[in-house]
Amino acid sequence: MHAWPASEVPALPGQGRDLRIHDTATGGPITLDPGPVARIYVCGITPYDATHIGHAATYNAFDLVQRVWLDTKRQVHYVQNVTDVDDPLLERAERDGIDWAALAEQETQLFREDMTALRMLPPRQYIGAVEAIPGIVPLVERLRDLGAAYELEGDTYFSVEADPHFGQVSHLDAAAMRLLSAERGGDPDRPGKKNPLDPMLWSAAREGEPSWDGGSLGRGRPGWHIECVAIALDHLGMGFDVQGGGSDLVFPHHEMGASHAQALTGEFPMAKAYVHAGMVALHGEKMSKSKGNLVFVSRLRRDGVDPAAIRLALLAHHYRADWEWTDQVLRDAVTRLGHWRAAVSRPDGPSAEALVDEIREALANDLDAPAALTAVDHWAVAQEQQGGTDMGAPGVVSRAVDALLGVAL
Ligand code: 5CA
Ligand code: ZN
Repeated sequence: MHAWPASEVPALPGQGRDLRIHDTATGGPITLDPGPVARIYVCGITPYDATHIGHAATYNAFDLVQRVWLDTKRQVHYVQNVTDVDDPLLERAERDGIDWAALAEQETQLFREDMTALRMLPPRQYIGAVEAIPGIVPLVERLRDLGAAYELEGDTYFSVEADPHFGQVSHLDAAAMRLLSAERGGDPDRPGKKNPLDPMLWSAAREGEPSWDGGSLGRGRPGWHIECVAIALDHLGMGFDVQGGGSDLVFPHHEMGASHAQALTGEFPMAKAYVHAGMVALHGEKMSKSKGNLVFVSRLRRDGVDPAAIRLALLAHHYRADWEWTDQVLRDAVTRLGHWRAAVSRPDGPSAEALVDEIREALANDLDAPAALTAVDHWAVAQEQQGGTDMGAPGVVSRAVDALLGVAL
């Protein structure tokens, strides 16, 4: 699939900082040392509805990861998927009486437009589950041949017992895993499974559902976790730097993915850091397509909200925090954007050298975007109250805010 156009990332004076980031698997901060090409896989959308603020907040976090790396003069190899065939997508298409593939294409296109408007840098490879099927089938066959997968009434399941590291991403106990598995696409109550947690790798063709050639697995469609493993291993290989997503992907999705990869390669972990963004809520509940309590990015844009203000609203919250979207959050962001724009529109101002360092330091410290915003606020207040004589400063601030925070002033 094609991704979306990249906005330019201005080069900045001085030295970028190495990223220290919280890793869910080890439970603490780690300093990443990615080498000249940093590798990141971010779980993409399931395109059955428009991009909401929760999605945007999660992609904002990983866009910052990319920007911090680019600032250290590294290249970034960023891969993202689109889960363009899965139960919720098929169910929504059925409910609305539309073709599932057309629904997926339409919502994926809207996502591309939202990401472009928000100045999120695109992945180098943007891969749909459907186009990944030829790579998924041999992995499932290999898991079966290794004894890590088994058949149940034509479906193929992964056996979590095949992985000695199982549990080391989420560190949850069996009861919590079982609950989350039932909530998030698993089928722990299906009779005949070796372990209730075992996830589907390949689902046999069912009446009225799309299916593909699965070689020795028979016709069917891929499971969710193997989709991301196949795409990540194909394009990035084992031991890439970051796997990212919202905290609702810790279990089962990223746990199972790490397990599949361990069983396939004998190596652990698939990603050096498992990084998770907090959940955005609306009216006290997690914003989710299934609940329908959504604020769409495209809706805000249509209502004339400046995408830079939406981005500032996201940046005002630490990526690991759970937070609530309100009208006030957006109003505050619009006000801040106005102040910043006024401050950089003057020809001169207070020196920006220390500010660029502060933004870099804040982001390198587990992506502390709120601290970066506060630093820019202080510069803007100084500009407003005292002004300054540094002729280049407003331009430097404007470029730093663009390059490091993705906000065009
Ligand atoms: N296609 C899979 C990942 S392979 C999927 O989870 N798709 S999704 O459309 O449901 O979510 C896309 C991304 O947005 C995931 O990283 C998910 O964790 C994140 N996300 C979903 N809802 C929220 C929310 N309310 N707040 C923050 N992030 C969210
Ligand atoms: Zn994924």
